[in-house]
Amino acid sequence: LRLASLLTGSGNQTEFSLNYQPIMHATDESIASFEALMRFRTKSGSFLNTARMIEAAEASGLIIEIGAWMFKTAFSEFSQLSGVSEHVRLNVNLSPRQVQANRIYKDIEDAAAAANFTLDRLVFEVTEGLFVSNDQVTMSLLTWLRNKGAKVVIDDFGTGYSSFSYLRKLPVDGIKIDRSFIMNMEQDADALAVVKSIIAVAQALDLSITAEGVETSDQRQIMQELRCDFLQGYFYAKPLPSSELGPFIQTAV
Ligand code: G
Ligand code: G
Ligand code: NA
Ligand code: MN
Repeated sequence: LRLASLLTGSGNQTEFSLNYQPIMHATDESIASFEALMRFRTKSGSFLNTARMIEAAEASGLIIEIGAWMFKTAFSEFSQLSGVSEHVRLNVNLSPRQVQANRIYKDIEDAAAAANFTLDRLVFEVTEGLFVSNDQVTMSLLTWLRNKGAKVVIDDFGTGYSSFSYLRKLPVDGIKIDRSFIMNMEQDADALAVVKSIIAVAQALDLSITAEGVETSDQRQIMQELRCDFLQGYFYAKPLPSSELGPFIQTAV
């Protein structure tokens, strides 16, 4: 998709694309899911910082339009993957402004219908900030998604409002432990303690646990020993363009 540059200004054009980062089952290291991640490329071919672009899109409201493009493209590219079992899911990120837009229901349903795809293949990643105000619009959307068989997970868990008591009441299925904790847990006893307590709470509440940012085989082993459910990070793969998923799937199975 090419849009006149509302995001970068100055009449450049920004091309959108998606990369996909695998998420593995911790036990047998088979593929559990692929997370779709936006990429923004300028006409001259350089990639813009995704986090900054998403933040700008969120601030301007363009995230709603970009989100609709992302659903359509991700569902379509994912549904065309061959060699993956029907149990493999697709993770997509949702930002707070998207959740507040009424049209998100239709954007998701239309994209799923176009890709001949059902919502029970999806995992929606939201951030803790979404739950700061316990509002009905958020709860209704997440409940609707879960009733359709989609899962909802809290991304970057541990970096925001981590009052554990609130977790019990939320319409969510799991958490992704922020990669800053995984990165530091071998050198920093506090980071490891945080990881262990997050896992203890999540297990008590029957929530799935994903470790993000797994880069080494030692980190993998620690998370396996702690009975983490899913592992994601450069140890397995960086975010890949859809054209590189076929070869990855071949070697993973
Ligand atoms: O992939 P990368 O590390 O550059 O991602 C930077 C940030 O942008 C991450 O926090 C990620 O969750 C967010 N992000 C990537 N793609 C999307 C998207 O499609 N929608 C939203 N809301 N956030 C996204
Ligand atoms: O906030 P979110 O978790 O959605 O951000 C996802 C981004 O995190 C990916 O796009 C990727 O750039 C980055 N990422 C994924 N795995 C690793 C990893 O193992 N190490 C580091 N440093 N970054 C990672
Ligand atoms: Na994410
Ligand atoms: Mn994350």
